[in-house]
Amino acid sequence: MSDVTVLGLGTMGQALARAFLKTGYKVTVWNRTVGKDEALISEGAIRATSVYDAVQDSPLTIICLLDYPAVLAVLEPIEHELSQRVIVNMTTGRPDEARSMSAWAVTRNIDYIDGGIMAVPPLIGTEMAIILYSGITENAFEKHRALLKTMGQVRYVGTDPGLASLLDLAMNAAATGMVGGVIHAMTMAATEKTDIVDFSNSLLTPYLNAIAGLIPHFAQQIVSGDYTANVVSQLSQMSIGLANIRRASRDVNVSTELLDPIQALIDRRIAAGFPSDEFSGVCEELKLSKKK
Ligand code: FVH
Repeated sequence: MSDVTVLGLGTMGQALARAFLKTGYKVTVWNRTVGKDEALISEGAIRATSVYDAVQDSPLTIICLLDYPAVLAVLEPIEHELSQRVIVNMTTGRPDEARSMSAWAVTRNIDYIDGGIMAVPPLIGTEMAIILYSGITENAFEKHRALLKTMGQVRYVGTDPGLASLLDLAMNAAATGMVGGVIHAMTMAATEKTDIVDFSNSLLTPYLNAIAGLIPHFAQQIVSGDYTANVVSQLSQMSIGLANIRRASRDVNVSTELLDPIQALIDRRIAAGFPSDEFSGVCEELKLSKKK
């Protein structure tokens, strides 16, 4: 018997399996396409030639595939063998997919935990990897907490199986916006033969770190619904500032398509009567139910 089974040996699945091996756990691995397990086998992993054998080989199965349809395609053919087993699904998906996967598991008497990996493969096994978990089977989760810690920081966020996924996608929404802004900034700076590496290291990164310090302030305002408390920068000023950024971008032939929707949101909030709001006030414009 192994301590843990890993199904799916893509870039992430291999990193997960390797973290267990490095910690001294016995690991059984399986992948649809043969050959991807060779490095892991040479490091001590046990090869399973079928999903059925892989799952039988340990009390805990970690699955990390491309998407949820792939997870179902792998698990459905052996669903009768999964009864009373614990499955932790680390595949990225949507909250609705996680909830229906959990419902599927409940009717088959499977302990299902949904995971959201907030890390890239090289960070797996370090404290810099944060992994979110949620699911109705909190007891099963607690039973395996120590082993799950091998992959990174463990954050159990609640019994709603869709919550890990929701928070994962929300955090990636933030990262997408930030990286989009970073790419825009670098594109602008590069039009003047700026040393982009130096610009990034000595100016952009410290500036963004300072701005990140405002996140708790925004959170406080969103919780209270008062976007005018201790305002750092009013929307009326931000609107002028963003218009300048967009004008200067166009002047150096840089498209403003990443910034235009933000200008539209800010201006809509101002037009709605809230020019003195902090930037966080635009969250009211993002709430679609308000418009119904
Ligand atoms: N890599 C990353 O940086 C991100 C970090 C955050 C979390 N994601 C998610 O992790 C899932 C797996 O990502 P990955 O990087 O390992 O992806 P690939 O290297 O492309 O490997 C995909 C594996 O999925 C297997 N697979 C795909 N379809 C099927 C199927 N129908 N049946 C069985 N297995 C399937 C594939 O197998 P094969 O092509 O080698 O046979 C790979 O093992 C993903 O949700 C990320 O969003 C990673």
